Amino acid sequence: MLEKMKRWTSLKEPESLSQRINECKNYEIPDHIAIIMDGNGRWANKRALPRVAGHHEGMKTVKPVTRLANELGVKVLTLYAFSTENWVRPKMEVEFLMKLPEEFLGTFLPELIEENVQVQMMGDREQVPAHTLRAVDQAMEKTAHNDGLVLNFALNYGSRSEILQAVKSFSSDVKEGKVSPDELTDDLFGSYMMTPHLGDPDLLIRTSGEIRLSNFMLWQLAYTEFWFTDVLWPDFKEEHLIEAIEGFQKRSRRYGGLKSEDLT
Ligand code: V07
Repeated sequence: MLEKMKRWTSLKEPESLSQRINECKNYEIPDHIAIIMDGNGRWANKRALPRVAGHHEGMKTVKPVTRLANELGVKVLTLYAFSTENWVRPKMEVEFLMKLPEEFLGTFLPELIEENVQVQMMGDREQVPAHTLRAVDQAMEKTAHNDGLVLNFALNYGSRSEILQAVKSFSSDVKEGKVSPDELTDDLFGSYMMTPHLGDPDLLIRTSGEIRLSNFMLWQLAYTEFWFTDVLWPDFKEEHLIEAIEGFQKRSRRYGGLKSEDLT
């Protein structure tokens, strides 16, 4: 009997994407997914194309991933678009990257508005070129009243710098007598970070086979499930997002519905 059942399972038709999407919805969907979109340069290298061709292809991948996250009822999708460390890249590459928000929003903003998505940005606005900020600000304004998926772009973002800024800002509140160091808790400190209103990510995805955090949301990822895949970001499709969420759901079911924090 067991042999027969084994055969049934192995003979099972591979599920279609829409079946997997529907099945996924029967289980816990992560409220907040964060993605380190790595492997764009490698994707281009493999095809003897310039690195910027990989970045451009990677930008195209953001659209179907956003659509699917929205359809699944994900509340926040945080995407690492540009890190504080990326400035050392060749000037031409940085300039190309800083034009991507405009190009992305130029074609996609109407759909984001239509689909009730709210655009946000986290990161240090200081060094970001004015033309880039103009496009991002306009998108944030035009989607400010949307209450669907929050599409949060980490742009000129670095986690240590975010933590330092939080420490400085807390110290200055102490100095002004607004708060005492005795009151400092996990939650209070978190409120000095850039995105306390978004909640911590439930699932972090990093593409392209690198197994590190690269200065991304160090404080907020304390309890997050990690999903690493060898797939390069421009090759990351709906099925890969579903795969990551299925992995997340398997883990959370293993805890019998309890959050991992409750089990320590
Ligand atoms: C960038 C494409 C995705 C792969 C990672 C590197 C290159 C979308 C944006 C973006 C940012 C803000 C915004 C709207 C879109 C973006 C940069 C790079 C700098 F409001 N993709 N993408 N920004 N890449």
